[in-house]
Amino acid sequence: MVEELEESLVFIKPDAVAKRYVGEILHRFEAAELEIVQLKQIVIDATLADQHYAEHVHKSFYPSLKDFITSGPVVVIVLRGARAVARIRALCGATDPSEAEPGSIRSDFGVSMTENAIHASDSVDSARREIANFSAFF
Ligand code: FUP
Repeated sequence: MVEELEESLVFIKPDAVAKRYVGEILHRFEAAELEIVQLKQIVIDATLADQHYAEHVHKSFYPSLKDFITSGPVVVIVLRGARAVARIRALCGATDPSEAEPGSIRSDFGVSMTENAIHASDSVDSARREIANFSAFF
C-alpha cells in the first residue's frame, strides 16, 4: 500500500531566527526525511498574525504573542512526508519549552511559552488552512 503524504506549515519564530538556529532546525527536518516544499524568510504583519492565530486573538496572552511574532523575520516552510504533521509536532516538543521533551526543538532552542522557537500545524486540516494563509508568499 502506498502511504499518502501529508504537508505541514512550519515557521521558525523570530527568537530562533535571531539566534541563528535556522540551519540546525532545518537539518533536523531533513534528517527525518521530510521534504522541503517551500521555504522563505518573511516578516509576519498584523493582518497575517491575526489570521494565523485566529483561535487565540481574544485571549489575554495574544497582544504579547502578536508583538513577538511580528517583531522580526520568521522562516516559513512547507514540509511534506509520511505522517508529517504528527512527526513534526513530536520533533518540536510541547508548547512550553520547560515541559518539552529533552532533545526536541523547543526544549533545545525555546526560552518561554511565547518565545518557543517554532510553530507547526497541529492537524492536516490546520495545515491546509495555514498553508493557504501563507500562500501569497510562495
Ligand atoms: P502550539 O500548537 O504548540 O503552538 O500551541 P498553542 O496553539 O496552544 O499556542 C499557540 C501559540 O501561543 C504558541 F506558540 C505559544 C503561544 N502562547 C503564549 O504565548 N502564551 C500562552 O499562555 C499560551 C500560548
